[in-house]
Amino acid sequence: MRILFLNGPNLNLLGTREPGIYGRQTLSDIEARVRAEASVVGATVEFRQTNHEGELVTWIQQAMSGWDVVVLNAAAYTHSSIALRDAIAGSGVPVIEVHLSNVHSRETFRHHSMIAGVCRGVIAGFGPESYILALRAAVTLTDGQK
Ligand code: CA2
Repeated sequence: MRILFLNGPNLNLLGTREPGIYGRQTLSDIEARVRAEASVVGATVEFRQTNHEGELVTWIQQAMSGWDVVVLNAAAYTHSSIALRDAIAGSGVPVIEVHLSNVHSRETFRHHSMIAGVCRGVIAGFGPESYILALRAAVTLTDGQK
């Protein structure tokens, strides 16, 4: 099973600023944890990050060929991007929305997700563990297809 992890704007800054909200682990640290867990469950994973909305759209479109599940932390685009929503709806690939923080306990503008309605599910609020939970959910999804 092949799982593509996509990360949106500013997540390249993880671990360097705002540790009170996002913790001290970098995106590379999170990737290492996901890779360790992926090897246990026999999944192939790839991690990407971009600050550009259009690049996320392109990656989601391309996920149709070659990936079983996309785990997406769209960061701030979660709350604003109709383009991402349309890409997810049209992609045919199950997408799991993931967040480090509990967006519902934060500013009201973070309470609404443009993409949640076209995702298979949403995991938020568990810090880096959110990514591990998303990996496990992705494995469960693909097991159900067998
Ligand atoms: O909790 C999450 O994972 C978020 O997707 C993170 C986004 C935020 O806009 C979403 O509402 C929730 C922000 C990612 C920016 O990360 C930074 C890390 C360090 C310093 C500055 C930003």
